Amino acid sequence: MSEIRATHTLALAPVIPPASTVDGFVQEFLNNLNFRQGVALSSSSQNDRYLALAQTVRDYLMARWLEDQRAQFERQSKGVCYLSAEYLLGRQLDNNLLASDLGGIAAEAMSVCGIDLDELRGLEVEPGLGNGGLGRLAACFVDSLATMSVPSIGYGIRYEYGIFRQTFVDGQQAEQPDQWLALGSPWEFPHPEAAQIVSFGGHTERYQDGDVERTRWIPAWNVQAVPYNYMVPGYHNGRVNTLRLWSAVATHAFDLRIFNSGDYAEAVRAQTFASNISKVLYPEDSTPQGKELRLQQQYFFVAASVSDFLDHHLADGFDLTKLPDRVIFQLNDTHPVIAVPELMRVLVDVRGLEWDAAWEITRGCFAYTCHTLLPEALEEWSVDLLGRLLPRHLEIIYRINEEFLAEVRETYGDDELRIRNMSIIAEHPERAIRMAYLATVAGAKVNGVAELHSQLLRDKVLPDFAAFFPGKFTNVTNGVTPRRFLRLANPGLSSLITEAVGPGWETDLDRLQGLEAYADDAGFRTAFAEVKAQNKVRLRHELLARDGLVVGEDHLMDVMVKRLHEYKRQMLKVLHIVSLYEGIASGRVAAAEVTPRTFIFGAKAAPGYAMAKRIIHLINAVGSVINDDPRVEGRLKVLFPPNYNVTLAERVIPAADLSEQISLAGKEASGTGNMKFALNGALTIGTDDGANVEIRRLVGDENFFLFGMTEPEVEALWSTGYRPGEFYQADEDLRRALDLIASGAFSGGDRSTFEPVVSNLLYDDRFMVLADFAEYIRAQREVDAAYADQDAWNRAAILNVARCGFFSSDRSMRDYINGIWHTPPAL
Ligand code: T68
Repeated sequence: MSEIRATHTLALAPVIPPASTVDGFVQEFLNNLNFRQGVALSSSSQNDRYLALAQTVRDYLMARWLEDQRAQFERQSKGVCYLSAEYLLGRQLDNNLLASDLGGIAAEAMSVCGIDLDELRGLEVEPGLGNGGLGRLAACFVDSLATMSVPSIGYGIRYEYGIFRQTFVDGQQAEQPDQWLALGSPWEFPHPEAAQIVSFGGHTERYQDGDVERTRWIPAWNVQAVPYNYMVPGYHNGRVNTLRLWSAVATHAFDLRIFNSGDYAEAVRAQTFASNISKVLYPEDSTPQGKELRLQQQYFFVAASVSDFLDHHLADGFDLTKLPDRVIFQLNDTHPVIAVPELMRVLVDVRGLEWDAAWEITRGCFAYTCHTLLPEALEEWSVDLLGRLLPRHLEIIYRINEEFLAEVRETYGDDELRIRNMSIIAEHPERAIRMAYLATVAGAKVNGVAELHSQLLRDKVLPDFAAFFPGKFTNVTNGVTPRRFLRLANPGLSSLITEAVGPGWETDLDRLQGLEAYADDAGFRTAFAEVKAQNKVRLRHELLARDGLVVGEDHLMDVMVKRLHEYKRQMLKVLHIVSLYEGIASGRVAAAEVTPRTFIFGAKAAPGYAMAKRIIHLINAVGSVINDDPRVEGRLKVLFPPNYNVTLAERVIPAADLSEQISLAGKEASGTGNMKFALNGALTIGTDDGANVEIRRLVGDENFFLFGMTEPEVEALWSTGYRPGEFYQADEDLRRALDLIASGAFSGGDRSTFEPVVSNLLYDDRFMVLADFAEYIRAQREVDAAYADQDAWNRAAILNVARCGFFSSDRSMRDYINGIWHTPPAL
């Protein structure tokens, strides 16, 4: 009896965090170094120290984390399950030190131990479990949810290899595996005991259950999904939410009989096969590849997540008809949409609900965010593949579609064209499931990620659905976390902001408005310029140490960092650079008259995207010619540090003067880099596209360099027949720039190397680079003129910061909460 009572009392005992003092920190750090890493301080490696430091920070967060998990379960209030195939988290150490307000103590504690904290920081390999904007957005959102105390859990995949590490070989991209786990992974907590079984293949059969006929799925094979938990600490609020990433392992370790017979490869075949599912992140962005393994990944993580939520987060005896009041599954693009038929399957086949009741529940539990406008990026799965891999899900999708089309018929009659257009099943070129349609039919809400995007989604991409489901479509403009992208990345500007508007802006970014008044304060402008200059020095050191690249001193920092894609138009930037260079090289322009600029590119190309890789090659080739040409007198520099990632972004963005957001209007759904730059006091040169529209409206036309066709103008030019050659003929600057590339000037005289790039622009130019060239050059001249007046430039830059509070991801979260999720914070 007393034993039981003792156990019970212990179970309720609070978890005591280490003392929040330098001594407490040192103690905990040494404990971790000795007892977990198994080394003495004197003989420890830098990696040991980094791991022990990370464990120490974790230990401080642990009590809150356990408490929050308990409280979330006990409250049973409505929460968000964010389903995303990608999370581009960035480094964890600094973020977690900041959130828990341990930065000062940790730095002192390390120095007491004779350790340089900065050096340890540099050791962390960021988890690159995403491609670009979509994955980074998910990471910003979980940060905001924790900071706002919203009950939530992020679900995703623990890829063993994240986005490839980019290197350049002779200026061309080469991809290396990203071994982010190789030196240990102190931020994760595996829970093999909570593994879920995820099944695939096989067939379905009907059977009698009393007087009802039911269906069951007899799968052919399965894998285990092992969860790894990550802490997601809120900023200074003592909250710690959870990110749960799934890793695949075989249900049977290996076949001992086969092993003993000597066929080692065959003995571990099941293990290899299963672990392939979470082995690598697909490195495509904006163009999903219809690969079987990708569909396996998608189903793998959503099946595990849905079961995890239903089995472990609901109170005993939970009434499933109330599920929409308890959870919203937010679908981050179409990658997790197979969760819709999965929830139906669980409710109907496993939990025994009637179809109609299950559909009612399902329709209330999902919402879908679309992140693209490119038709080729809308994911479809062939019926053949889906039926082989998930036969029961295919049946469920068919029934959902049948009932949906019956409703469409009720409204519109037998309008066969409309019905074919709205069918979840495409008939051509092969029968395929349109995942965006399935998400739209099932989702309680569908949102785009910037005003223009949401409008085009309604009017151009899914117009029939917008008409059929009035009120379903909405907008939530993206945002970025001010903790990572301002407070952490730009300590100089952060201090300046705090001095001006006081503390608290990190969680209430509208307070940046208070800076508005300081734009006219000469002293503040000087201090602001000083911070920018320091950030440039910091970047210069970083690029020199990291890549041996030399940033020009006192240069305008002109930055274009984002995935390499033709629609984003890195080529337009290249043509501008080549045009400036051609002027100097031909002697028509004196180098001394050119505004000194360092152009910084950061971009990964999907490994299979040949044109994108050629453009990378061209940028590097242009860089090596220009950087070495004495006639340029060092006034133009083109730098392309390889392997752009979150860590590098945090250095580059605060140093930028000019942010290049130059996609063809109507193609970039939102952009989030654009927001990070403006918040860090860079001015934008940009088209009327994505969130640029909202940035310009907020910062004011006079503080933004707008150029290029609008989306309706783009449409009009297409419909009258776009002939890029005419723009080439009509514009001498353009002709000279393109001719210089075609001449082999950047390829050692070989005209064939970049011929495909040139021809593509002259004869195809899907993204209308040539049509916008003249306007772009005009706007760049305005940039030069504006930059000549440093004081006015700084004023405009300060106003950009002051007016961009709207772009906090906390505001995005509020919009989701109020318009879609209805999940109030649990304070
Ligand atoms: C981006 N999309 C949008 N996709 O391009 C960008 N795609 O405008 C927007 O700001 C951002 O999403 C956030 O909303 C992506 O990043 C992908 O990464 C991707 C990955 C796999 C398949 C398709």
